[in-house]
Amino acid sequence: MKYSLTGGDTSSFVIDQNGVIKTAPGKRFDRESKASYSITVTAEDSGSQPRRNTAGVIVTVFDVNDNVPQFSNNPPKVDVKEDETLSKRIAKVSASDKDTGKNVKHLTTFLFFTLL
Ligand SMILES: [Ca+2]
Ligand SMILES: [Ca+2]
Repeated sequence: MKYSLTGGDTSSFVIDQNGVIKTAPGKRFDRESKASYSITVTAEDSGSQPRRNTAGVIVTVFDVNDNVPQFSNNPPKVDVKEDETLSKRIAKVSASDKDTGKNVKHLTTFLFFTLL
């Protein structure tokens, strides 16, 4: 049986003659840029008049935690009176993350002014 990649993202994968699909040498995957790939695999028999069939393969890129949380805006400039009361709420910041699942944490943090 002869296998080949005949459609889709053929530059990202290779297939050997056992039908094993591998990532192409040097190919790097980044879920945040492209989360899934589709390829068309063709199998061709070795008959005197070869016959072939095709199948579609969907490859999903799993996420790794390769992005740090990003603040949605610059940290606010906050003024605090020197005699402010204990644990007064003075600012709110938030951050998001390009990763997914457990690798992302939408952060909302309240800053408190604490008398030392
Ligand atoms: Ca992350
Ligand atoms: Ca990621």
